[in-house]
Amino acid sequence: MHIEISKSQTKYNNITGEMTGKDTTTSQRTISDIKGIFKDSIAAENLDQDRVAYKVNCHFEEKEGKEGGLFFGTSYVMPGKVGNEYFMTKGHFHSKKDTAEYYWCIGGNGCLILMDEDGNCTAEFMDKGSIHYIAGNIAHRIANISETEELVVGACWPSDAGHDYESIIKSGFTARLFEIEGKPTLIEEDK
Ligand code: PAN
Ligand code: ZN
Repeated sequence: MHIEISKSQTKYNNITGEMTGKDTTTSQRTISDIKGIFKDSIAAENLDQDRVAYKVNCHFEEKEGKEGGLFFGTSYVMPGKVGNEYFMTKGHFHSKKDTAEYYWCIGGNGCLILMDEDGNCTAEFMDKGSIHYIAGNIAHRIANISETEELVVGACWPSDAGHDYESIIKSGFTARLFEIEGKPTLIEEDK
């Protein structure tokens, strides 16, 4: 038997959503990494390829694939557009399809774009404090709709969910979020 009071070795900053300390990592995607997801490939080529489009800061206490565990992360999507399309994450289904996820908005303004397996595509506005439940079998990505502020989004998902990026690379989402006449507008993708 072992009895002890200890202190967490990981810290969460309530304002910025950032996690530091044990089992934390940060990764980033530049325009060069994600340019293929945007409609306007010429506009994507014309941007600084090293410009960071988003970062993800995570606390991974479990191994990827561990059944019954959880992961926790904060995504920071920079303001910016490729042509008229807002900076956004790659987006994915979970590899283990029927696994859900919570997103919540820590700061900024954005849209959560959701697509089911039949291609029905919807979006939800995100602003500070909004909570978004993403059910299983739903592809998800976030777009920053602010011109100046980062979109900061917390997430918690099962450690055995995995990420299926391939289906999105192959077929994309069935709708895209563009700025049209100053407003975020979800437009059906040409078939
Ligand atoms: C999030 C996403 C994060 C980055 O933590 O992984 O926002 O988006 P992409 O993974 O699509 O590049 C999540 O949904 N995890 O499951
Ligand atoms: Zn996910």
